[in-house]
Amino acid sequence: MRSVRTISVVDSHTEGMPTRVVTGGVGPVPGDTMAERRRHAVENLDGLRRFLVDEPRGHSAMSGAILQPPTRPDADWGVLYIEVSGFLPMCGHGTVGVATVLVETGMVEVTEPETRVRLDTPAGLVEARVAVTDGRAAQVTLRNVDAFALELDATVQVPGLGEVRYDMAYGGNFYAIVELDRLGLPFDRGRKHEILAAGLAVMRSIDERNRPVHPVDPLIQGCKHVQFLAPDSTARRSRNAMAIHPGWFDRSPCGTGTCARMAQLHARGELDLHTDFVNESFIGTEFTGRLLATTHVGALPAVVPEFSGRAWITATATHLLDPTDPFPHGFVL
Ligand code: PYC
Repeated sequence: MRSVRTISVVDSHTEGMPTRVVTGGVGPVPGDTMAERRRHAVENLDGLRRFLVDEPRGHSAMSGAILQPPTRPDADWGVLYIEVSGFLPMCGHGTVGVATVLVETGMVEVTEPETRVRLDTPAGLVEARVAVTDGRAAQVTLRNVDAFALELDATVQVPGLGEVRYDMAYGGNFYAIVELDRLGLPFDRGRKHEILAAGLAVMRSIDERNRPVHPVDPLIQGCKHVQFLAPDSTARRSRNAMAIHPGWFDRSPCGTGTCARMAQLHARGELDLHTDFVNESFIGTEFTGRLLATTHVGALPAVVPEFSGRAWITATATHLLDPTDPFPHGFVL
């Protein structure tokens, strides 16, 4: 056995969606803040991201998180989120996975019945409250970054679909929220190829014609997620097919997407503070969220969201790179 790269990971899944948590083998990434580290990673470490999430070590819907020393004194760990689509500013299911791994491997001091873990992310500080029973992380409640509706009742011309109506909301990433039946498509996993193709066409058209930009942090911009709502979705309970660039569905209900959906519902006057909202994924798993307070992001009205979900550790592994491996940065088929 020979290796020119040795990376330790703990694999987990959050309500069906994988998070590969990198616990060793990647040193501190340069940058004074996690946002700067993300920018450095986008510019210099894309090969490492692809090594971890693309084939043959990952797959076309792989996602992960690289643990880092925090850049601020009020955080326990820093996190860089990796995914087949790139380095995300924030990832909700990934943070539930990270908090579970930190608790169950003893990488944070664990107290029962609750352990608080503060994480320094490129989108800001988030706090995970982990319900712990006999050392097991039974549930994670994540207070996310501030969420807001950027635009309601926007429209965009999409080749092959015509005019598509959407709301654009932010919950750590930007989400175009679209009612699926308006596109003439059923909420049916048997039609996933058509739904995914529609999602990719919508995000491409939005990015060309009305690209969303975060009002305070312009490094966060672009629409890489389309949240298609099932026809029976309400302001208390929704089902979504979350189409994500470059061509996959979130298996979890999507944490940042759930927060964006709650911000959208609040902006529409349909979801009050302190009211439970259940978001169901395309595979039928659930997050339950709620809004804790109102606030502002720049000049925009915003909300402070949290949601709860569960994760399970599935494996520990050490990933190696043989110097003769023809795919040092993985590949995509
Ligand atoms: O849970 O926030 C989330 C997420 C983003 C992309 C995939 N999952």
